[in-house]
Amino acid sequence: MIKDMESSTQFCELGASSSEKLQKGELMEQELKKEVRPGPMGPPGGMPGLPGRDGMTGAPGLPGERGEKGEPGERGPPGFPAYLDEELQGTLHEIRHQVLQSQGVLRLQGSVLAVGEKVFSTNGQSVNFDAIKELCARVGGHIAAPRSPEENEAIVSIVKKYNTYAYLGLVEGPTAGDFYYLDGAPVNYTNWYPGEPRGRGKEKCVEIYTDGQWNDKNCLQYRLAICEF
Ligand SMILES: [Ca+2]
Repeated sequence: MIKDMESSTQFCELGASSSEKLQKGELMEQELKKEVRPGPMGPPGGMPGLPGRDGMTGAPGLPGERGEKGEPGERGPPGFPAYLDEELQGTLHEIRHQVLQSQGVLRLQGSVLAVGEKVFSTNGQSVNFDAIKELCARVGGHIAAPRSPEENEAIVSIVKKYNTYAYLGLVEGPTAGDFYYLDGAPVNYTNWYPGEPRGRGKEKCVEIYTDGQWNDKNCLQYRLAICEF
């Protein structure tokens, strides 16, 4: 009987110890959970915390004032002489060719007359002296002013072709009978019609007849516009 009791007690002890073990495990689990959770905030009056991290970088500022001009650099190496510069020579050749082409066409059409280094040309219009000066300046030339018999002849050939007198690039100075080129230089060649000039200061301009002789004339007539370049 006792034996039976003992055995039943043993049995009971065995059963109790296994349920105890179960309770202990749950407790440990609860303890672990407590450690993970943060604790409640402490009472006020503690020490201030460490300074926080630096903030983000700000936007860039405005550009500064312009600096002083620097010292000039060292002189570069010498360039090629023009006659050795193939590119320059090629360009010159091309320009020369194009100029000759254009001049050839103009001469063929009788649009220009070349005398030495000068060329004369007209647009066939007859206008007053000031209008001719303006027209010639606008196209990069001057009103024709013969400085030699050859240049006078070239102008006459244009005058004959249009059968119209032309004004020349000459004006009378303050002294009656003294004529000057438009740049102020005194004339070095003249071809006055006999008895001219006789305007006595009243005829400030000069016209050229179809025979090539000159006459002083007022400046308001309509005369053929001939320019020189
Ligand atoms: Ca006259």
